[in-house]
Amino acid sequence: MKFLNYLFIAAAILPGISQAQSTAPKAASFSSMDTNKDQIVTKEEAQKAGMPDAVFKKIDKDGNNQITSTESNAYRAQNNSIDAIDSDKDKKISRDEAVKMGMTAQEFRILDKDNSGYITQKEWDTGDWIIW
Ligand SMILES: [Ca+2]
Ligand SMILES: [Ca+2]
Ligand SMILES: [Ca+2]
Repeated sequence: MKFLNYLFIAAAILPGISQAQSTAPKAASFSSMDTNKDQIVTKEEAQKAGMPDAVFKKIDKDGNNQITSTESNAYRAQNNSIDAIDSDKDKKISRDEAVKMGMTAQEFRILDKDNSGYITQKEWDTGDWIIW
């Protein structure tokens, strides 16, 4: 019977864990998602980058299953605050915070223009990253 109790507890806890994972902010750059470099992010390319369907639909304003850089920029104009991914709220993105939301070390270096070890909002704005 004890084993059954454990199972019950695990079942009660697990939904909470998966929910926490799905709400963790993620980000990807338009250029890295556009794997075939045709300046369009298709639904397939977005899915490979881990973008949920609902987010894709929100960015794809005309609903043709393709995100153009114009659509990407329009979304970025509304959703480009680093607050969403700045977990310790010091108004800048550390390497740890960047890696957690899906950035590679190389991508971090590109955005960290003054090489301070942090990405500021100003530096973030110069990139083509989409936060969701
Ligand atoms: Ca493409
Ligand atoms: Ca579109
Ligand atoms: Ca921070």
